[in-house]
Amino acid sequence: MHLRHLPLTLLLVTLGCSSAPPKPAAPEPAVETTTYTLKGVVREVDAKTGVVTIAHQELPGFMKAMTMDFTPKDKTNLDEVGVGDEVEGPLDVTRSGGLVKEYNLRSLEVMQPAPRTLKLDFGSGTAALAVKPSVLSPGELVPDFAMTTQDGTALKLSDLRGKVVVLTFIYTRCPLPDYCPAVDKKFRELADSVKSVKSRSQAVRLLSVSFDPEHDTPETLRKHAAMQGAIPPVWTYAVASHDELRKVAERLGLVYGPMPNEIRHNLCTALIAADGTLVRLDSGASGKAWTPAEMLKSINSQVAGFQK
Ligand SMILES: [Cu+2]
Repeated sequence: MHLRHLPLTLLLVTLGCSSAPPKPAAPEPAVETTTYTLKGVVREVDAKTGVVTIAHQELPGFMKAMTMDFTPKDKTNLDEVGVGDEVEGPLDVTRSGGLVKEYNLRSLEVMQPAPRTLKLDFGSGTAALAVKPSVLSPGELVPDFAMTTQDGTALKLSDLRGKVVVLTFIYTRCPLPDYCPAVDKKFRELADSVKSVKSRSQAVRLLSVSFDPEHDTPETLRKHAAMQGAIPPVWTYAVASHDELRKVAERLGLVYGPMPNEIRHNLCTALIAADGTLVRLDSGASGKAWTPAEMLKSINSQVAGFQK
């Protein structure tokens, strides 16, 4: 049957070529959905947004093992999911013409709960189960680590004692607009606000540390800083080795993992008091949420105390 139609098709194509043709419609790419079983360990749960950060195992044919945010469609049992739990769930990956278009985690089931420690609340006379957090609480000392600045000089976080420090982590070739480029933009705004008051510009330091030492050399950082309008000493870019980053990453909730062409990571911004203790931490699921205006408020409360 299609043999009989063939000459007609050829004729139409020939005619189409000789007169101004309507643009031929591109063939519809084939859309297909594959379901994988996501298995991993929960790193963070944001009850408000329903975002669960999971360090997941390799999904053969889709993704290497890495830590990333998921929003399970079924949120009915989300209150049972806790940090450290081993979880599993069906992950639907939709591809169009072979390219990944979207992925959706249908639901999440706790396979092995994390060991909970008994926390006694003597005030109310109740006992509650809680997992000892590995992430720092406000008031705790932020671990020291060494880095190299965009000018090629050695810098330790503890060298900034006496200053209020806003510390964040980025890498310059980040391709995701709402990740590192968005953080750079927020820091730009913050740097402008900090510089607008002289006492503040003397008391505050912004530090953007790259977790990509393989690529982000001081020279690369210097170019990137110039593009961002970052001028030391108020705002400095620096880079740290993986060994140095290990000293601080877990305590600040920073997760990153190298991939062939990019680095999968979350966002982590810490406000550190002049005495080196943590004031506020925006990392994991909440890392994206902070605004320059509200960070400036936190900074101002620190600078005010600093001047007393
Ligand atoms: Cu990034």
